[in-house]
Amino acid sequence: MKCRKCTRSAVINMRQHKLALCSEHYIEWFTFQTQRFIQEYQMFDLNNRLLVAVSGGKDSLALWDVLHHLGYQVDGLYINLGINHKTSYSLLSMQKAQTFAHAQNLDLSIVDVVKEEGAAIPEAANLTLRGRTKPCSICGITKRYFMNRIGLDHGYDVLLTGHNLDDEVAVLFGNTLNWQSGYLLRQSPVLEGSAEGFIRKVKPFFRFYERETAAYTFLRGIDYIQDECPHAIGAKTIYYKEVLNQLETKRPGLKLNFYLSFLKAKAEGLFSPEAHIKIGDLHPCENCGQPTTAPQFCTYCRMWEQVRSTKSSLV
Ligand code: Q46
Ligand code: ZN
Ligand code: ZN
Repeated sequence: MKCRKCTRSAVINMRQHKLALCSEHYIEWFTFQTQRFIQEYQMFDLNNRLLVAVSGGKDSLALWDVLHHLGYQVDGLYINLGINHKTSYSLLSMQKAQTFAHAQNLDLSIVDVVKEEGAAIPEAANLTLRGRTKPCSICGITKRYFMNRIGLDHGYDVLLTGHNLDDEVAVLFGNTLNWQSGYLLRQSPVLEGSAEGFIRKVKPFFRFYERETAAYTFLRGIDYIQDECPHAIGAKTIYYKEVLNQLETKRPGLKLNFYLSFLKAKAEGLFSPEAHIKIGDLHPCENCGQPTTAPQFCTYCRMWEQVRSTKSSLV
């Protein structure tokens, strides 16, 4: 398959965008799209001081890389969770973040949870939860706490995370299965800061599929930690991602559509009291008298009318 923009062979074919590109044009496309999302969702501009939370994984390092090349003032924050039992996960991921920062001459702050609180995340989880559940809740709370605190204390305007579309859609899917309205209300690529002490948070990669950020990281030669955190095994979001990938195989673009339709529905007031007005906006169908929201005829009448007319055109 050839690149859409030149005569070289394509290295990636994105079925959902009907677009195949060579290495050079893919990096160009990815960078351009990132800038487009930043502007379209009014995330930040060149005057803002940005802090990106880096885990040493592909998404956060790709985000740091692309923003640096776009000319933004962006520093990194790595939170050492002390997850080292058997796998040395935290140690290795910290090294990846440090190597990247050093090679690009970028500033990386490191928070060491053991130094701050006297216990690593797995140990803290054992102490508080007595091993009954995964350490992810305590881990998530801790990460959010330090991201917010370091961001505000050091005078950053915006905190960025590398969540991609697959991450966001898996969370949305889980929240929808359980109709967690509070989480659904807050799920957004841009969360405004608040006077009470929350920093503005944004996710510039929320419209990229995971394989798109992976391709960028690979093609740019960025070295990242490939292993997942050992505690991620068996996580619900991983299962949701698998299910969603099966759906996407049958219908390319389904994940993007699911997420963007959610944002649109929310912007139109799905979760606001005014939404009820729309439900009340019913009137009788001019043909059958059944209630409908369509301007003239109800869906039933329109559908059967279409059947009749198609059938009569065939005889
Ligand atoms: S929450 Fe859980 Fe992650 Fe923390 S303990 Fe590992 S899997 S790192 S995204
Ligand atoms: Zn090309
Ligand atoms: Zn506190």
